[in-house]
Amino acid sequence: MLEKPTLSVIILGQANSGKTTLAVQLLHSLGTINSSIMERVESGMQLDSSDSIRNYASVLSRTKDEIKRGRTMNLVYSMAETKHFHLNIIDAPANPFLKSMFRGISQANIGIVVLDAEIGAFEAGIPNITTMIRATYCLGSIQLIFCVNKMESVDYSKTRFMEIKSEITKIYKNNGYKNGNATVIPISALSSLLGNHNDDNILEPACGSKMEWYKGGRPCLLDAINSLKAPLYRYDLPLRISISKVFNLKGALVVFGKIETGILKLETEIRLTPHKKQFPPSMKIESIAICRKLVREAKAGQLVTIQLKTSLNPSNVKPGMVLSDFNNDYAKEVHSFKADIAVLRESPFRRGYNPTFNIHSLQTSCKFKDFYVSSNTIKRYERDENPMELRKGQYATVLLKPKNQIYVATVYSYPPFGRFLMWDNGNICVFGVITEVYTDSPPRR
Ligand SMILES: Nc1nc2c(ncn2[C@@H]2O[C@H](COP(=O)(O)OP(=O)(O)OP(=O)(O)O)[C@@H](O)[C@H]2O)c(=O)[nH]1
Ligand SMILES: [Mg+2]
Repeated sequence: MLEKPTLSVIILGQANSGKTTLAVQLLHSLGTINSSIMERVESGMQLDSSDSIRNYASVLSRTKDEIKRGRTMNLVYSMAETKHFHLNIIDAPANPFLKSMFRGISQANIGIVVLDAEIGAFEAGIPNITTMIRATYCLGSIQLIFCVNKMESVDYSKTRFMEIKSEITKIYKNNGYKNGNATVIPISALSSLLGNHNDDNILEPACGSKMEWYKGGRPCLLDAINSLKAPLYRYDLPLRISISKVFNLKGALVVFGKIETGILKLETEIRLTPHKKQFPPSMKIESIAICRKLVREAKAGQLVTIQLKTSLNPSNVKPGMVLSDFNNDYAKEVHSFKADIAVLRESPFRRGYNPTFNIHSLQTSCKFKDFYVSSNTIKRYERDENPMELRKGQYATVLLKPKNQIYVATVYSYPPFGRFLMWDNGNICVFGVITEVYTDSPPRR
């Protein structure tokens, strides 16, 4: 039998819209969260007395602070199986935790965007949702499924659903996805968890009387997921693993990350990038685990926990670093790089501008060193050589220099390491693709 492909799904959306509740419901019904955990939550044992017993989100809360505040503040990774896919489900925080959100988006193939149907709540979250849609577009035109949640709280109103659908479709098309048709599905994550499956529209198409208007060949959320195309993973390329978490287990180095390209085997000799030395202390693999299950081999698309045998101090290993195969085109330190960018920033900027830079699981600051050529969005043939400044709506070829050496690659060679976004003050100001990398100083013009 053919192995099911892996699909990394990030659950994004407006603050308090029910992202974590939906993640818990998907994991519970797909068999990842067992009934005893759910019963514990239901009996309120895990909760602050101030919390409502309905706060199922605490199943995925990792810290006391998250449970107390009832907010997701970090990415939470889980796995589940559907008919067609192994799902990596990534529950993301909403704004203002942009750093985690962008990191999660860069690891995903699809995004489920949860919107809050309650009157006023959807409208209040429009600026944040716009930033998210931009980010998913900038980091690789990730496919999106929109879910209008809490439908029972608006009495399953078709009018309310259509209002949100029309607004979100506009935002979707104005933020990159010009030619796409947004898939928008009405759901109720909480009703589903409480066992009311007639109109929740998550695992089975709505069959109750409240959503009569949605019936007739329209998909429930699980159908929409199962009908997606399997992503194309580059098993053929040399190994690259982007690290998103680092653990120091009594001196042993354990990292968690996504295999972006290639195949990881127990016997692979690993190099960590960036490193000051060309030949840093070698790293041998002690174990590889996928969702706590030990394996001998893992491949592109999978999230893995790796225990490494090395003399390197674990405190020198950080999220955003990359593991590769020492003996097969290992990842080299990049000093600066050339990129083609689109400018989204409202006010113009000049050389020296230094916003935050996000690419794979890396976040750092990156300075604009040089502008080579810019052009207008509409009249692309009107080119400006050596422009003084860049303005909103322009495309440009630029030279960027990160604060420290990092690992990135051209979008042609290792696509997941070649697409980035930059932001300041909580707004995405630039996005781009890397076209040339310099492992030493770039050539003079
Ligand atoms: N009425 C109603 N409430 C819901 C539904 N889904 C979730 N909620 C409630 O909405 C509140 C927020 O739920 P969470 O799942 O924590 O929302 P979130 O989007 O993950 O929140 P953040 O991670 O903090 O942004 C909780 O009180 C949930 O019980 C729903 O379908 N209907
Ligand atoms: Mg949450």
